[in-house]
Amino acid sequence: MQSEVETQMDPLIITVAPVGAELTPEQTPHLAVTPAQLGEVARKVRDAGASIVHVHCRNDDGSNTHDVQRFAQAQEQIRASTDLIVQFSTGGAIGMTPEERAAPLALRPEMATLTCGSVNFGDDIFENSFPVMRGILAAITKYGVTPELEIFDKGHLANARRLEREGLLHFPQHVDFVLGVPGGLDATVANLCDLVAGLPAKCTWSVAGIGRAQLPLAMAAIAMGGHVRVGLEDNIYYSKGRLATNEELVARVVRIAGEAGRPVASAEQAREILHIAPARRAPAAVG
Ligand code: KMH
Ligand code: ZN
Repeated sequence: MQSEVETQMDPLIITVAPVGAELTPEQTPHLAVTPAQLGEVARKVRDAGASIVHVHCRNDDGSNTHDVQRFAQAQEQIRASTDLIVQFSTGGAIGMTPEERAAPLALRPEMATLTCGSVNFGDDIFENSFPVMRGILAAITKYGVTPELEIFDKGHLANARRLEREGLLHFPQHVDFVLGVPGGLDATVANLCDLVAGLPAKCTWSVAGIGRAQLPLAMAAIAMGGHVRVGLEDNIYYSKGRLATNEELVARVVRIAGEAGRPVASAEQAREILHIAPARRAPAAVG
């Protein structure tokens, strides 16, 4: 007899965020800096069970860049070695201009993030005013990219609804709750349940718990029918004091999902669930 979990829930989409903008090469030897390294990580996490890779780029010295050519190389490397859905960050790094953050969208990645509001970010402010959001969303729409709404705090959902009222965004959407950023909403299961309860009908969602919250929130999402984001951008440890690789973090989620009777989505299944057209393999021209 099939379990309720198997009959009612979509296969689990696992997104990997391997790099981010805050991690330094001094913190972990597993940081992918070059496009070739990103392609290699993509291959490993794909083999482990991931279906989406969330992309930030670095220069060879490890510093952040949102250079279009660097993103083009990263996308090319990932596509050369995997069928993963490539999701560009439009959050970039603190201090980047909205224009810089949106520029790589011209490469027409299959997905990109849209952070739905400003938030304290440690001692900094991650600025996403309505004009910033409208500008990035305009580029997402122009290039036919599927957005993932990044929600760091409860008011961010209300901001997304405002963009809907303005006619710029149409629900249902895919949403990622990023919980546990110092300055954002705490990474608790109670907060996750509250956020999910407030979603518009038929939205799909994932959760990215920061630091040690990554695992318990992933487990909650598996049980609740949501999807999961793991990776070094959000958490560099496998367990206390033991550094993780991205593929280890994916493999652990796959094992737990297996125990829970939740199948893991292939990249093609993830495209179906997220209403993304079947893979476009041809490299897209800029413009
Ligand atoms: N690096 C953060 C300031 C995203 O990728 O869309 C923003 C961020 C969000 O990482
Ligand atoms: Zn990111």
